[in-house]
Amino acid sequence: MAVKLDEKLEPIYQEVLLRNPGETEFHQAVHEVLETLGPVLVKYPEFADKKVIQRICEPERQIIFRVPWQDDKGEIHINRAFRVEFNSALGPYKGGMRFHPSVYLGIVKFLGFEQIFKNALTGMPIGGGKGGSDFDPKGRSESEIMRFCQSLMTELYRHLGEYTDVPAGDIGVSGREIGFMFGQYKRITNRYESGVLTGKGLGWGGSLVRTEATGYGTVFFVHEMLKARGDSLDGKTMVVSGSGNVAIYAMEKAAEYGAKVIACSDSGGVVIDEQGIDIELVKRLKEVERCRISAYVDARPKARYIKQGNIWSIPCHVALPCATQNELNGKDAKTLVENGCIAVAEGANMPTTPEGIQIFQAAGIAYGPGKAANAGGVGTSALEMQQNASRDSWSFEHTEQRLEQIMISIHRNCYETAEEFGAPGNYVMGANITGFIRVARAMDALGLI
Ligand code: NDP
Ligand code: 2IT
Repeated sequence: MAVKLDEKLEPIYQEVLLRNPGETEFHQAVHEVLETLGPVLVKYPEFADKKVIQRICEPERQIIFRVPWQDDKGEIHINRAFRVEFNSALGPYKGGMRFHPSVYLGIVKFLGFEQIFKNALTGMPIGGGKGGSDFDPKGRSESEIMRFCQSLMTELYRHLGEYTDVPAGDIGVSGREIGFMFGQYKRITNRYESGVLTGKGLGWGGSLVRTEATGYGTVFFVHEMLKARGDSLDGKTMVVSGSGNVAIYAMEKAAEYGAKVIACSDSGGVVIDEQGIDIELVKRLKEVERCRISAYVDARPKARYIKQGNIWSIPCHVALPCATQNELNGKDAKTLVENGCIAVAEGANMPTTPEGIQIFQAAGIAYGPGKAANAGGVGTSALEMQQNASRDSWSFEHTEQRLEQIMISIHRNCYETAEEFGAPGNYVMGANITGFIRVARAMDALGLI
């Protein structure tokens, strides 16, 4: 990690390394925030005296549990699941559940840590948490996924509640899995507690626009970054990594703004379609048929599929990493900049490595970190909670407008904070400092918590 920490912050980071051995993604997420907090401690020395940063780096509660389940052949499997309830100074713990074989405590903690600041940025009353399991949904039948979700919720339910902890989706968890988990929560508790999970289906307590929210929000954010530079998305070429929930709706909104999305991907490879990605086709392949993105070229013969290709080698004006952590490294960042990329906004959580971030910042391109750029998903989850609490449901137009307002306000806050702290255009500083100060002030007001 090349960026040196302020002398007050280095010992805090060393303590985090010692207390959380082997959790490299968590270390990376903490380092990235600490890099930007030096000037905050100068302005607000009370946060140092009261050890607010040390407290924020330690989760309030961490739950690890066994999830046993039976596959369709009757074989028994044992997975491990996690819920890290990181910080509840601003509201109930809020954040998604991820089902992916790579999930371990270090991933859940990095995501939960990011979530604290992201949720604070939305301006909504939500604390930060995250969960997940090393369960691999790939190749599993719907009944296997249902049994897994039911078994997971049989333990998780006791830790949740609309005023306690409110999970949602993330990688491998969409409306279908939220349905299975909500059903089991309802059976065990005998309560139709809509506000206990977000990302629910539209017929049973879900909010319009939640499915689209993260991707749409990321594009609203990049639109704002370009506007601040007197530019726009119109006529720009774009590449979007991934082809899941975030990627699909980022592509959809980008096309509405006049951008031409020429590539997307999954963990198997990259699809390039110079005529512009057919978003309805990607939706059908991924949301309905649940197949690999390689199938895209069967329906669009002029498109190309590159197995295990590197999406960042494709020249574009705008790049949206929307797949997973550390998917864009220093070399990729250099290639993008050399190829004329002017803006990067992160739909995924921590997709750019520290070296990549440094290269984007040194090149002076518009770089929107995940905490700010993908906050529209959780922001709309908070709107879903608001609708559930008032037993109301809003129109698509109204909800999308609220989402857009949240993203505009996050952009403005990050932009202004970066200027205030002497780093104009640095959205990493803007996002970390704005989010941190909101959480720190609340923690301070609530006594020693
Ligand atoms: P999905 O499961 O819908 O899609 C994930 C996509 O990323 C798939 O195309 C998947 O390919 C690809 N991917 C996942 N893991 C890897 C990997 N290890 N290597 C290569 N490709 C990978 O998830 P989402 O779209 O919901 O999430 C994408 C990102 O956005 C994540 O970082 C998530 O944390 C973040 N995010 C999600 C929000 C939400 O509301 N859903 C909100 C804010 C952030 P394959 O199918 O081949 O695995
Ligand atoms: O990373 C994220 O912000 C999410 N996966 C969404 C969390 C939520 O509670 O909607």
